[in-house]
Amino acid sequence: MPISSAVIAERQTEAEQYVRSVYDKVVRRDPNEVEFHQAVKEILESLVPVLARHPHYIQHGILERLVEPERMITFRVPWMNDAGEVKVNRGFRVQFNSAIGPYKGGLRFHPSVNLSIIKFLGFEQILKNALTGQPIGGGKGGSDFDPKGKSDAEVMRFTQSFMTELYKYIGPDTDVPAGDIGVGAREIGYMFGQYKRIRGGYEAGVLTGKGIGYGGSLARKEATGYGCVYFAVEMLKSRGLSFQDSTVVVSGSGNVSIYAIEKAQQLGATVVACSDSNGYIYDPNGIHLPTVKRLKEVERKRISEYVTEHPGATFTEGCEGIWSIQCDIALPCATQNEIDEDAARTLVAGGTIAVSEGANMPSTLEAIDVFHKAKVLFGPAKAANAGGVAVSALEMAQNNMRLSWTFEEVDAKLQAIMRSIYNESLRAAQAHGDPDNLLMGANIAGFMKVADSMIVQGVI
Ligand code: NDP
Ligand code: 2IT
Repeated sequence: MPISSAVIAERQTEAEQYVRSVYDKVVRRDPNEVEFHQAVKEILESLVPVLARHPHYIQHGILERLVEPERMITFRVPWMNDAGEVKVNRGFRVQFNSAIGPYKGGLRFHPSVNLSIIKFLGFEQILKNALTGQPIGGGKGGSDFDPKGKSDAEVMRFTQSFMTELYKYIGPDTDVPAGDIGVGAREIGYMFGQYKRIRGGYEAGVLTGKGIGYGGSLARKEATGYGCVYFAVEMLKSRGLSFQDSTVVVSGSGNVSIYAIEKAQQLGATVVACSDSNGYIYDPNGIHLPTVKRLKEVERKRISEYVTEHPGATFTEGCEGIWSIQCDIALPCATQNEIDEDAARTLVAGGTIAVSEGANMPSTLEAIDVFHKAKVLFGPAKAANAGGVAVSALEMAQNNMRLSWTFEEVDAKLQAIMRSIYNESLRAAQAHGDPDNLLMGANIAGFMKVADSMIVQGVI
């Protein structure tokens, strides 16, 4: 029997009240966790339509359970620098939700890392991982250690100390970390070595993002950046558009940025700018990617050095200005809250037609609102950057089967996964009355998979 409009209105009010009460409680309990509040607000508010339509999610207390991590671990990480001084950092692992699989999510090493940042990342990861269609739960970890300016030996001693504590809580069937900001192939290698040494066995599936020679997956390194572009391709297709002959701005110059630039260039775009935490480079002729790769992946230098080799390019100090460069497509791939309301308005005024988020939560809530109102194609992080963790899950699968797929096989699976994430997000957005809102669609599609699994597993 169709539900009357009075009942729908009543349920909508109930759902709004429920969401507000859960959000208020989160803020009351941990008043200082502003990044976590932001992620919770974004997700919970977009779930109102699905809670109104399916009130049993409210009866099962799904949101109260979802916002509370299953387990949070913080620990001391003592290590010695090259000068023989003792340093102490803080380690974190937040095991957020294991309804659909072992906890899965990266480790971030950056001086800004605190519990709020790890919780926001872990919370996002729950729905992101569900969207990939792979059996992986949500988690995140890291440390306030700053790898910048440290020697290889210091990074090794730090990561060994970090793993000496973390190993107790992870394993191929319990929790599988990977990289994130400041954690790449080098750090994963040291951590894998230490884990193997302590455990006394070769558990390849305990970490992903491993080197190709010892259990890594081809195309994992490229997966987040490529996936972010594949997601944008789907969005653009819906308006008969493509990357061909477009102008693209990519923030950051790390793992995600480099491979977003590579794929955008392969698809015929001119990428005119990228950045690091000191500032951004603008090269109207198009960024010369081999230089960026060498500077950032091999030499670990600043992006400002690019202009000494490419005199046609300019370097500007500070990160915010990058969004004032005119572009058709913006790919924020550096860090959270790098696009605020003003930056979003500037992009819209400059004619940007699509934004695909390679980083986690790079746009503030106000910026997202600006994009939606201006009908900019907006690919939300948990959908657009899910390619990385999706290929991590493929790495786990290959480790379990003790075989390796070719680059082309993994890339084809990645493309299929990104298409499917786009289609599922679009379908959910359409079904809940806001067809252009892929953020709402992604949240609802991911949420329903997790919530349905939580319900059948009982109150745990
Ligand atoms: P990297 O450490 O490889 O690169 C990070 C890049 O962003 C660097 O250019 C760095 O500059 C810049 N950056 C970092 N922090 C800041 C800051 N506070 N202000 C300005 N610039 C900053 O990390 P990734 O490329 O792996 O990660 C980038 C983003 O993508 C993050 O949001 C991460 O969570 C997200 N992500 C990563 C995935 C992965 O598979 N690696 C998967 C999904 C999302 P500098 O060199 O100066 O530090
Ligand atoms: O934010 C993310 O999805 C990641 N950093 C990748 C996580 C993973 O487990 O590959």
